[in-house]
Amino acid sequence: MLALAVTCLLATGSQAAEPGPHMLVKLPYAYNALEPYIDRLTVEIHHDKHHRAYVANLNRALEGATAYSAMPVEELLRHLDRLPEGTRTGVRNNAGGVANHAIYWRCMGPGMGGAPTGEMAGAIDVAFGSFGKFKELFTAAALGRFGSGWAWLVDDHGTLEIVTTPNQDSPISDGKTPLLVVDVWEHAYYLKYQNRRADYVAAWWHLVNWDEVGRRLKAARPPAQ
Ligand code: MN3
Repeated sequence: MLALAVTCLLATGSQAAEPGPHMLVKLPYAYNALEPYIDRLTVEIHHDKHHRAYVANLNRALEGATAYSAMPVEELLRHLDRLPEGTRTGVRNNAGGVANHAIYWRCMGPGMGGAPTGEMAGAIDVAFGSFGKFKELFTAAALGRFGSGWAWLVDDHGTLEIVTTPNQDSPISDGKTPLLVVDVWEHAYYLKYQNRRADYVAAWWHLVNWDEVGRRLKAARPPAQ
């Protein structure tokens, strides 16, 4: 009983390592859930080390701008220009890192992939001609992103677009709504795929959670009143 209590305490302690206000989101699945496409160790290090570091660094960056410290990351990213100059770069990089990874984890899951259905499928056909064409264009964008960054499907006020961002920049800062994202920093794939980004992106398609992407589209385009 005592051993169990100690174990629980340790487990709780390791979950709450950040002083806040920003906290690391929990992975919505187990570390090994994305196997064989993304390996357990990559997911564990990516979430528990990389993602966690952005949370800690965002909290640190906001220490000098307490008026903004409780603002949700999306709001920070939307209004980077309002931040004090000395804080802006730290928030841009780290709020981006916090938000981008949260979307990345949510848009994947075990036993997913395939093609979108319903409204999401229709929106992709309208914007890109077909799902096959979209996949081709999105893959080319992900492979063409030089250096570290992200490839996105975004909604720009009613129009779907594929964009890429460098570093931890977010399309939210350009007024766009992220729907789907793939992380193409080497830390997202190097352990399993080394320099083969194309193999990682090809594998990643098997994990896309189209229900989540569809939910994000619905939220971005609320029905007319
Ligand atoms: Mn990453």
